[in-house]
Amino acid sequence: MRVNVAKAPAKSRKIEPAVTNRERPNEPDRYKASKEELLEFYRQMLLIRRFEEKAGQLYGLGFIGGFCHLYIGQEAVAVGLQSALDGEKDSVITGYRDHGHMLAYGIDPKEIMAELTGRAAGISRGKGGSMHMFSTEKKFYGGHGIVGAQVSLGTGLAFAHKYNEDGGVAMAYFGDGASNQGQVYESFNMAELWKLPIIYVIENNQYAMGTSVNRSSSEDQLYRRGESFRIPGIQVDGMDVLACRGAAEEALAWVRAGKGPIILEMKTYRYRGHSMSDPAKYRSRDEVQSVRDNSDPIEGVKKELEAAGVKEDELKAIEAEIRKAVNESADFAEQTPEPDPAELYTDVLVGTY
Ligand SMILES: Cc1ncc(C[n+]2csc(CCOP(=O)(O)OP(=O)(O)O)c2C)c(N)n1
Ligand SMILES: [Mg+2]
Repeated sequence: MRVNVAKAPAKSRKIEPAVTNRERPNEPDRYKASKEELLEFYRQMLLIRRFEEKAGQLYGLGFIGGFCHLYIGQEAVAVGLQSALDGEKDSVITGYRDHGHMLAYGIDPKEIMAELTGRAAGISRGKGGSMHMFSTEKKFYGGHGIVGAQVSLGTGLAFAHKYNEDGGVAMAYFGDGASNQGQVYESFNMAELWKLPIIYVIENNQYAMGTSVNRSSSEDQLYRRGESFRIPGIQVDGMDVLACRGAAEEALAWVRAGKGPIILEMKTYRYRGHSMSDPAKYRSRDEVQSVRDNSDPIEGVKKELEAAGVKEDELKAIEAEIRKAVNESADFAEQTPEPDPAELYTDVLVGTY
């Protein structure tokens, strides 16, 4: 038997949903953003891009150790979706590719970069690193290294929102690879049964480490993965920030109306390797270049801005402002002290059962 290796990202195939005997969400429209909102999307996506490029450099220079997974290419997903959330009450949880989600939730780049370099001023006091960053204050619950674990934990967050009647919605992100994990389906079952307020976001960036989605998934239309649990799903262009925001609006309307969970499959692409130590031999340079040339989310919003009459100078000024903020975060992360050795014994479970 010959297994086909993907030459290009999986194409969308429109398939009629199997679940027909229940109400379904509306097909989302692209979000109609004001000029100010478009500028804010541009600013946030560029911040993530430049932050990640800098993190890559610091890794190369040895300032960052351990694992480091970059979000370059996927910026529209976190920015578009999280811009629709209510930071006062909604919670977010994701996997190890988490810097962009933190930045999109308004967390200070200095605290994130200092976490990457393992410094005491980092958001998790330098003890979490790239994969394990938290800010419960901002309702950001990590940063998880175990593939798929955040789906069950996110379902728990949704349970807490419902139990406490706080009106919040949980957004749990996971990858195409994670979508084949068993605990995801146990979580789906419970979430629908109890009508929990959760948006499951599958960031389908086409690869799980070196394995393409077509090579690993018998049902590669991942938005359909909830159907045997009666959870509806929507497939979204994850390279278009306005499509992402539009989908978030529909998903939130569904969940906030008490109709239970929903799945958003975001079709996206990561430009860099799986982590900093990935030589990316499983795909061609041409494949990556063609996505960069044809679907880059930042270039896309730049075109929208130009059409809205924003001048090149204004965009250049934003670029300069972001470079400055990112450079400052890197300087801070290099210079601020490491945690005191006594910190080895704080915030860890020490005890007997
Ligand atoms: C339970 C578990 N199995 C395997 C791994 C090793 N691993 C880390 S990332 C990864 C691929 C996950 O890919 P995907 O869910 O598509 O997310 P992406 O990296 O593309 O964001 C694997 C297999 C792990 N960390 N945890
Ligand atoms: Mg993936």
